[in-house]
Amino acid sequence: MTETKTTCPYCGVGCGVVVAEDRTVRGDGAHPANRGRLCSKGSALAETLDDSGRLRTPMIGGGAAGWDEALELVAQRLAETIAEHGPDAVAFYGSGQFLTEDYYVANKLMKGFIGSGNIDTNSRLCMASTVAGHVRAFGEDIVPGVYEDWEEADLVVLVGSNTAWCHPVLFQRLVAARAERGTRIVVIDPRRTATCDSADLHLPLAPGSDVALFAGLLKHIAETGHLNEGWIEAHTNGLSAALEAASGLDVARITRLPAADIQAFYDLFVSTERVVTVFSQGVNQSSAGTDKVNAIINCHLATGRIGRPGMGPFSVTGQPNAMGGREVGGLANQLAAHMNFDRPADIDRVRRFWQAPSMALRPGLKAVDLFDSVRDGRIKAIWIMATNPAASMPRAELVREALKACPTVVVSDCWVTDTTALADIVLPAASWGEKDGTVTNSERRISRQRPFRAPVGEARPDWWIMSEVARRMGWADAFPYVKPADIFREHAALSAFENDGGRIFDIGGLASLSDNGYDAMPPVRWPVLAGGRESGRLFADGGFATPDGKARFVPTAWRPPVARQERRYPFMLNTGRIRDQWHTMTRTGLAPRLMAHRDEPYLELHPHDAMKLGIGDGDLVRVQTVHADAVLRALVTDGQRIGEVFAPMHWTDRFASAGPVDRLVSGACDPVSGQPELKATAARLSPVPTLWRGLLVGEMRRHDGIYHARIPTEAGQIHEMRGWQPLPAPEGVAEWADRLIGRAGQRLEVIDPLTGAYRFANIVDGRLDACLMISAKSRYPLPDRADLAAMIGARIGEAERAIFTTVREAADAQPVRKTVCVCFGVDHAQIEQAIRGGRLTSAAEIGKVLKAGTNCGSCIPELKEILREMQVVA
Ligand SMILES: Nc1nc2c(c(=O)[nH]1)N[C@H]1C(S)=C(S)[C@@H](COP(=O)(O)OP(=O)(O)OC[C@H]3O[C@@H](n4cnc5c(=O)[nH]c(N)nc54)[C@H](O)[C@@H]3O)O[C@H]1N2
Ligand SMILES: Nc1nc2c(c(=O)[nH]1)N[C@H]1C(S)=C(S)[C@@H](COP(=O)(O)OP(=O)(O)OC[C@H]3O[C@@H](n4cnc5c(=O)[nH]c(N)nc54)[C@H](O)[C@@H]3O)O[C@H]1N2
Ligand code: SF4
Ligand SMILES: [Mo]
Repeated sequence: MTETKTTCPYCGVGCGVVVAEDRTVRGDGAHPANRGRLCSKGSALAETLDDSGRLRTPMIGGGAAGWDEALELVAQRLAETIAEHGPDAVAFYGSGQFLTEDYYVANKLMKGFIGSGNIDTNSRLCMASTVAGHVRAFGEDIVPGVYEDWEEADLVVLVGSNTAWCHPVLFQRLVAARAERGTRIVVIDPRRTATCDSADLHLPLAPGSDVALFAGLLKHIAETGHLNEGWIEAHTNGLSAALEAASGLDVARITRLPAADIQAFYDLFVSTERVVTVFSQGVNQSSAGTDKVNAIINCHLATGRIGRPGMGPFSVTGQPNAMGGREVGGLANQLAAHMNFDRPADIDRVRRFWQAPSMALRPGLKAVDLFDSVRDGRIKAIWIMATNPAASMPRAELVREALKACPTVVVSDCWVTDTTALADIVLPAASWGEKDGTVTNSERRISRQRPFRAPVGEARPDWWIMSEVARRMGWADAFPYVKPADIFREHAALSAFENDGGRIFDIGGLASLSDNGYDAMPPVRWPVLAGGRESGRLFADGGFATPDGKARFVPTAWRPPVARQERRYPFMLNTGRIRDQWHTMTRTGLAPRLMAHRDEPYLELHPHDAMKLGIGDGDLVRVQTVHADAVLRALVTDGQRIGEVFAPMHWTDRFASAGPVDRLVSGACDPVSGQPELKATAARLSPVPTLWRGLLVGEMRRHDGIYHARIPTEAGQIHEMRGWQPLPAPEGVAEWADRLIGRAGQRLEVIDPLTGAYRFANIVDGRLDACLMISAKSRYPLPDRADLAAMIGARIGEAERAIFTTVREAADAQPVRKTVCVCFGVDHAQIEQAIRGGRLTSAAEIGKVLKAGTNCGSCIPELKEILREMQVVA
């Protein structure tokens, strides 16, 4: 049987995956990132290979078109816009989900040939603050450590990082190491997340107060005699200014943490030599993101704990190729191969290497400004690729307005999304499993993504699409690529071009790989110098990419988030991820198994706030910000701080009436990195009393003024509905139901205001085609939705007929969370039962009885939570 070794297309851990001929997927035991492990998302990859919703042909103005016609039109529109308004009237918006080869071509086309810096990417929303912080401290955007450091550390500090859910396999490696060596774990996050379940100390700090916490730590390091003076002297500059900026801060007041907890963290940090500080979006997505990054790095420089086993600041990348994007210089303020716009020699070097006719001479617009410029008409043609900004950008409604107003919007994607819905030209891109190229993970390791199937329909890889457009714009000689290996070799050669060691990113050793060598390339960590072996940790003995080779301490002054909780908007809205969904759900939303963990969009709030507002668990709650409002289900949990709420970022218009939560989110940016503060928007809440609950099985027509969420299941699409306006009068309700069901057929119906039961079945050829069930009185609840879904397509016999003609008792409403262990399909109720029945007291015991938590392990935190809720363990 032939097997394909490739890389998971989700998070920046970059796990190796083996795909068998029958398309089953397992972890690659030989891949150094995961050594055979996969998380729930990786394990479910096969289930997302559903082709039914794929974009199959190019579309122009909503109608199918051929590639020639579409490519010609894109080239013509770009050329015309440039001729009429100049190169800065054109923009690309790309993605950390590009392969490196796609990314390289996009950057070269924009910065070398179109002649503008206006290419930015979703990495602006993700890694920009880290990039800026690294450059300020190290002179270059470098992650110094390797994954083994997580296992060799004695203390791991996780800052603004829900690692258990967002980097699950790395987290499992950490937890395994902890079982062996007793690694201490400190989590710094305003919320109590699943990650905290494995922590020795959780510091639920006030949002945005990290700079104060780490500045205080720097001061503590100095005051307690823990400065590594020899190393500081030899390898750094600027300590005294950083210390000065760190003085006079009342850390306890700013962070609103108990002084004893702060002390405990500081003591642990100074007394432990092997410390890794991991950080991600709680740090980056902040109006002080770059300062947060530097405040953390300062503490590692002050102790000389960098680049040695088990030590260092460690930014974990989010997307599978966030790091590759940084290598090619995909952000508007980067050039290419870690070269910079602020050095004219760099610009000239890249120009000569590319033989570029119209080299961009200055940075372009960063994402938030870029879309603002589209909206105010300065940018007249935009090409969006491998990202869904109509759902993932802050102030998403303004982004939509911008796209509606823009004369030329081209979108390359694999599925229909909120963004493709606004495009003039849609180009079908090849997807994971069809694409061929490389990605780089959080520890600088380059891995191959290899195809194991032909592209669906007419879909083509992004590098091909862009090269074809470049050719049609007259630059065929510069874009002659026939396969990804051609592009990779050029990228590797540029990294080594006139590189005398001044740029650490150098993969010159890979520039002369043969096609076969590229095909067979094992995972390799950069730098890879000509003739050299793969490298390990960096900076233990200095060697920073600054003119004097020394790292720089950066003085960081604390400032609060831009949004303030005030009378009109007393809450702070935080946003982020859940365990089983990936961003805007275009792929993970296809797998019923991944919907089981959390199946509806929700808002977490503290019991105290819930009580004050009269909101119960599962109730509807309206969240309102200056930008927009949305109605979500409440999830009441004391894991939230009082006055703060959290909503997942995932649901879009394609899944729920609430649409993307980014409609509500502020666009305030960090002044250095331009990264928006996606974690802090002032909001107000109000209860939305529910008058009825409904279930619709089948496709549903969108309907304003009701809450609904689509839940893909094995049996079909289920829509959970809730209404806060009265149902239509009995004589109008059938017509209302018709509009929701929106399809022809024979009807069975119950319209019974007395029991509050309204039931409609659409029958086609004697089989159940769709059904709508409404319950307006809780004494007459809805049937179990899985049972209903299982009936779709079935012949309607007497028993089924009775459901739609008389009202009977049935199972009660589903709780918001259901399946806990996705790997073995174990649900909450089974677990409770097993705990009660077997007097179980630990996750391990549950695992023995039910297998739950024994495969990927990502549900272990929840098992513990259930044990805690049942008060089995303290
Ligand atoms: N399951 C899943 N995994 C993913 C992804 C996914 O969509 N789904 N996406 C991937 C991508 S692209 C990324 S970027 C990563 C993101 O990975 P993470 O950064 O771990 O994820 P988030 O949930 O966005 O945010 C992390 C935490 O920051 C906290 N936070 C908010 N404000 C503050 C603050 O002021 N200070 C501190 N210290 N913490 C704060 C939030 O409460 C949240 O728990 O995940 C990657 N992995
Ligand atoms: N409120 C809030 N907003 C956030 C965040 C947050 O924490 N809170 N996090 C931010 C972060 S860190 C990130 S990374 C972004 C992610 O936001 P997005 O990048 O917008 O999210 P995705 O759903 O991953 O979008 C990727 C798109 O590319 C398509 N696609 C997949 N593979 C390919 C391919 O090979 N080629 C092409 N052309 N298309 C492909 C997918 O179908 C999908 O539509 O969201 C950001 N937005
Ligand atoms: S940890 Fe990340 S890379 Fe690994 S399987 Fe899970 S989503 Fe994929
Ligand atoms: Mo990200």
